[in-house]
Amino acid sequence: MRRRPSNSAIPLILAAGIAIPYIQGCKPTNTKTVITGDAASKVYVAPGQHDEFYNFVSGGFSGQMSVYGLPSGRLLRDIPVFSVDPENGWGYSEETKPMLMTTHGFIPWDDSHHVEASMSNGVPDGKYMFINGNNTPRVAMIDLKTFRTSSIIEIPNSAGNHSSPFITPNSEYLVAGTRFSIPMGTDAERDVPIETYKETFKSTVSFVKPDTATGTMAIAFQIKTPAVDFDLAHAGKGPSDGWFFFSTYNTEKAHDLLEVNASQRDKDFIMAVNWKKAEQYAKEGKGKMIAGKHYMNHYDESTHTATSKVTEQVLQLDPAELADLLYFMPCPKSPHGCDVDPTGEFIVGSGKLAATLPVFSFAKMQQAIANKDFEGDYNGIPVLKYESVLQGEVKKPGLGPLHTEFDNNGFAYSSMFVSSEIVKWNVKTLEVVDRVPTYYSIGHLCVPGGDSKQPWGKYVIAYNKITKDRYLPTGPELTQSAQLYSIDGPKMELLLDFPTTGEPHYAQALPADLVKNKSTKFFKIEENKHPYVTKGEKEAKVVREGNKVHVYMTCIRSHFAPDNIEGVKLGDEVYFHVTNLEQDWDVPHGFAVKGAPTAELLIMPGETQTLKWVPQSVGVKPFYCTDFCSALHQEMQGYIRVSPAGSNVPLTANTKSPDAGL
Ligand code: RUQ
Ligand code: CUA
Repeated sequence: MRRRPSNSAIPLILAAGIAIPYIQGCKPTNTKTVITGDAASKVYVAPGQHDEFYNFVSGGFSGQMSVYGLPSGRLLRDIPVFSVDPENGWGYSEETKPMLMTTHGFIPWDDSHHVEASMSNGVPDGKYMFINGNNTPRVAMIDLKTFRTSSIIEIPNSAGNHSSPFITPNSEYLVAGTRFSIPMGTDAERDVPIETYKETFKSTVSFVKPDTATGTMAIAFQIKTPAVDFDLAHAGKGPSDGWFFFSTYNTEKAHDLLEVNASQRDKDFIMAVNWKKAEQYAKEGKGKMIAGKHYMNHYDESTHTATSKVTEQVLQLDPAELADLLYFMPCPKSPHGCDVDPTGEFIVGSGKLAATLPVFSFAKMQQAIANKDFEGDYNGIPVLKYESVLQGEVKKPGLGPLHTEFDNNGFAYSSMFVSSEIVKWNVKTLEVVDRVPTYYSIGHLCVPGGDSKQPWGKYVIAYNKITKDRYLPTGPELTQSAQLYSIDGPKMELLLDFPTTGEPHYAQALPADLVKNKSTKFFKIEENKHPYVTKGEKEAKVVREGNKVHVYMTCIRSHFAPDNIEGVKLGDEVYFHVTNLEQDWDVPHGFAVKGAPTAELLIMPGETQTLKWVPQSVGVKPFYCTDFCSALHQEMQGYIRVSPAGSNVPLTANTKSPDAGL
């Protein structure tokens, strides 16, 4: 969601007759920044000192995940996930290309909204981060030992993987709910007039099983649902462990002008899924295997190579045939966020067009299910009575509530997009206790551990859509940004603004101690199982196989072996398989060759990466190291000679290195 600010909010007159200034976010009236004297000292991390938290932030339409230190807001790393990245060859090297393969081919981009942390006992464990791709429905798993994407799975029978990848308390499942309803099945079943939406379109929510031992994922099952649009989700915990909650909109089933037509009903739904039951049905063989072709891509750290597996089918469960899987709780009005408090008893729906924040009780929901306290059904799925499941409403919280996070003292923090503020309220009494402006139009927010059983608290971070006038201008596009607030005291206190890479959506923040000591420093060269590894300079060589030339190359400060290559001809495909022989922390070497239509390689110590190059002209072409690795970095270079097709220059490789004994 990206909105441009204007000085006057444009009111949207809804069918219900209420004017809601929703199209544009409005600036808070008091835009003066009130910073108290000691704010600077609270975010100052002295040179050479470490931050206290890692903040993992989705990059929106950059398709990346960025990592910042908190409280300083310093950018530590951009991790390419669904995007190619010339800085490190992600998506360009032969080894990483399979990571971006899908049933639609090679897709080097996506729109990433939600970062979720792997959990043990309901608390982030610092092992993995997960992130969704909206446009080509995918979920990625990022290994926090290497800060690299270890696998990406495509979600079949989905379109717009937005309510994803939220996780269960022991990382049993990640969910992936489709944002768009679509016709599914055979080609004939999918080729239907859009007007037949109400009869022919369906939705699904998928349950993806992550394997934290191998860093891979597989789809355990998916549930077919009525054609509603899923927006967000969160798992139950504690008493509600075993359930999952999804916000829905467009229960009107509009297929055009959704802006108006999907805002007709005064309530949509929170969908409650009994996933333990679904798991049991799946185990008992009560689902059906249906068409659902999808890619599962995994980067293996021992071969330093990604491979793709393609699966044709997926196990689908049909709630029309299987009882007690799904229930709908009415929720005013086009709910966006769907958040569960640390006790697991309360579920907060953020009706973005509503003037209240409804808080549902899990105990009341269970009671209502037991009593069959239904107001009816929606496409065969029981709809519980609003009054029976409601704990209460937070009255007049602000305009345009989107998302809620929690601290460890019984307070909730909700973001208000339209009124640009964070509102703090008491989860028991439902009373608003504090509010602070954000600059501007906050989307998501994050408290460290704020969607877990035991939030670490301390800060709330706002992720804003608009920064007009907050930073030096940079042409038509201004930076996106985050803002850090202290929540230690009774009043929230703004401490810091920091620009972000891409448009930030959801984020996770973890204490640095959970992550930092596990960092991989380098890969052991003796454990390198890459098929084209070169484990020492003595093994460096060039091998011709037809028109393919394989260069087995090594690099170490400050030379390549071989560094003079001849006998390559036009029409050849050259594969530079470059192994970095260094066995020390933070000594990558780069590799680039003149005229290569691709990015450099950036090879970590002990790793092998491959650059494919099809020379286009005759001559002697230089190659060199791109990463300033030593005082003799500028000497780390070599030549490859390209001769005309049909030339009889013999294939040779020169390795004049003391290390090679030559
Ligand atoms: S969303 S700004 Cu795509 Cu998570 Cu609410
Ligand atoms: Cu190696 Cu510069």
